[in-house]
Amino acid sequence: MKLFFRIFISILFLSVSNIQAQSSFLAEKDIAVFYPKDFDSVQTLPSLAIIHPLKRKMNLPTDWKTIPIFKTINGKNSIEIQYEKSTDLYGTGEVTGSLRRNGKEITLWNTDNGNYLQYNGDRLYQSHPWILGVREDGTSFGIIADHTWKQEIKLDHPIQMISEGPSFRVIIIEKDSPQEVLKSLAKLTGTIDLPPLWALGYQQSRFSYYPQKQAASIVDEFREREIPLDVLWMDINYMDGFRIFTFDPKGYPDPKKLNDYLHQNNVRSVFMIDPGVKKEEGYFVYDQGTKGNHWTLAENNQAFTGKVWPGQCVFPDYTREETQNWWASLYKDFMSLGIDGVWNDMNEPSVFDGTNGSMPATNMHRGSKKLPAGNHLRYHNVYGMLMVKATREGILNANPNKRPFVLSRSNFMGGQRYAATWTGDNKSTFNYLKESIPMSINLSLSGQPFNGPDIGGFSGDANPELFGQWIALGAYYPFSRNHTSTETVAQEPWAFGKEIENVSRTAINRRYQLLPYLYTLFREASITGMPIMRPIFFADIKDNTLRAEEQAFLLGENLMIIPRWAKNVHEPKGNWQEIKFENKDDGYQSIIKLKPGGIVPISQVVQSTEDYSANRITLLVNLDEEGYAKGDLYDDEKDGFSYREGNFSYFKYEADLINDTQLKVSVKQIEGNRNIEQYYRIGWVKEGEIHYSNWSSSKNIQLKL
Ligand code: NBV
Repeated sequence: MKLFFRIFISILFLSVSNIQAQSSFLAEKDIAVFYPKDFDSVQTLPSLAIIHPLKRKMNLPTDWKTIPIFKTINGKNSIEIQYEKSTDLYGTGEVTGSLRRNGKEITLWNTDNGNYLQYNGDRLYQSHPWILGVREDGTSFGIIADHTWKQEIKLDHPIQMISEGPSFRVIIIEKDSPQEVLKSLAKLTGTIDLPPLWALGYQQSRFSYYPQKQAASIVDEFREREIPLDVLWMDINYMDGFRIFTFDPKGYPDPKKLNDYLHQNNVRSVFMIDPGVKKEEGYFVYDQGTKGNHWTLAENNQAFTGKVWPGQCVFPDYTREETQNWWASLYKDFMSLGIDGVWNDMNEPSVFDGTNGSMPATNMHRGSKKLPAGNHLRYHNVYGMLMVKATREGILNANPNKRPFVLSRSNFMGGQRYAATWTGDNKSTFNYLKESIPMSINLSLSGQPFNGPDIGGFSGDANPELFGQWIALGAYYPFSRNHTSTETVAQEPWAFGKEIENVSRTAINRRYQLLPYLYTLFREASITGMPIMRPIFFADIKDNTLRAEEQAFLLGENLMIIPRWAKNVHEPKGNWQEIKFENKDDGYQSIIKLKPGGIVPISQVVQSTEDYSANRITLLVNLDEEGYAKGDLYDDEKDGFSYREGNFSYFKYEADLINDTQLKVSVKQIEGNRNIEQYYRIGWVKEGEIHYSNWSSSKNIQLKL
């Protein structure tokens, strides 16, 4: 009896020592916050992911389902979370592997991981301490480990999140659907700002277009061949000896002239800026940074130096507000050359001769008013995020009336507020093409909707077949850019012969036709945080057969994209109708299906978003079983901020069946005070065919078959 009592007491004691949550409360009806007993706010706060302070609104209800148990695992501050066996797990940011994350183990430690080969691909360029769980019945939860320290996520039973830093607070969202969880995530971590419309166009890049004449001639080719293009990208070779904010006097003697030429052709330019600053007296960035005391320090209190492209470099300490401001100021003269957007690369930061390819964890960041000082173990994962925050600020200061566009390789949860992302150095093989889909979806399910991989693959040589397949899919990534490494075969759409050039043109034309729909989705993402690229299971969260589908995906709510090579796709139930844009089939184009009950606005093909307008819109309609469909359209000035004062138009469309052969669609402007003249026609998608009405300026359009 005595022994039994002792065992009972020790079991009780054990479990009590595990459950250390000092306090827990609801910050919103469905958002719980848990603090461990030994919580020391200076060690992890202010949060860089969460945008508002989390205050107690209500007590945690006793039936709250998902509860973190704070404990130490192998001496490390950790949490464990139990969940039902049948739950599907997603999120965890930028990751390799399958869409469902169950069973995966990853390390959050931003890593320049070329071809995703190191560490078995289980750590890449960005970190998202975030898990989305979708239960069998569709009810869902989200878990945030709210700190930036190096950590491991083990998606086993139970889930474990193991930190290399101090104990941390945990935020748990509970909702009826994964969509609602994502909206809550966006309320907590912010959304993307509405990008300029040009950033939604097709983009062409390579490492590197050099000299500037070659860059200009790429634009000429696009225009001559009538393949739409919005953005040309300038990789590191434009710089003078890889010194950031300089131009190679031989190859890029007059960047302003190049940018003017691009602009004349309705093309924008994006130029790369890395964080590593060449350690060289007399170089203005180095001199300014040294004078301002802006460098990250090594353990010995001296500026840390490490090798990157220009040779020995020093690295801004973006935790300091003074450094943020200085970094931002560097963009003023740079942008005045007519540069439209900035590409921040190597910002994990990547250090060729550094510890595991980066800075040692013992480096010191000094912080300032807003952030406390801390070592690199704490700030490594947000180095890129803090960099792009300052970059964004800088280009906004330089061009206060333009929407900033920044692309970043490294980032952290919440970093969607500052930059779009691409998934780093992939490879020109079919597996990387295939893997790009679950990767982009999981980024999208982690709060970063504006993402995409290098179309065609970065390293290695693409071939006609692979490129054809890739561009036919890549036209539908939220961020659609073709990019390849140095010394690989040319990868422009015409580089693989006439057939693939035609395939590319058709795919890119389709993206441009879909601009009204895409722009509307970006606007939605900027308001609610709903992703642009969504998993198929979003179409029916109760249909468990869709949960692992990762070849096909949804673009918004109304379109399903099925790559041509996809096999045995699990499609959602219902009468999804294929949209046959034209009759001929080249064997490469992705299959696009319209949801029953969906209306998708499309426009004419244009060669650049500069020529785009929402004046002539075809409304593709697929009626549901009740003979009803709906859709919407957002339109504005394409750039600038007047939309914030109401200078935009937002339309709702509703289609109703009058009888078997007759349909009416109503157009209502329900938001915004911008008036545009519009002509509409209906495209009734029915039994595999599109039936068009005449063009009409009426707000009530009819079609009789
Ligand atoms: O700046 C060169 C490349 C760039 O093209 C690529 O997109 C980045 O991911 N950069 C990496 C530097 C190293 C490439 C081997």
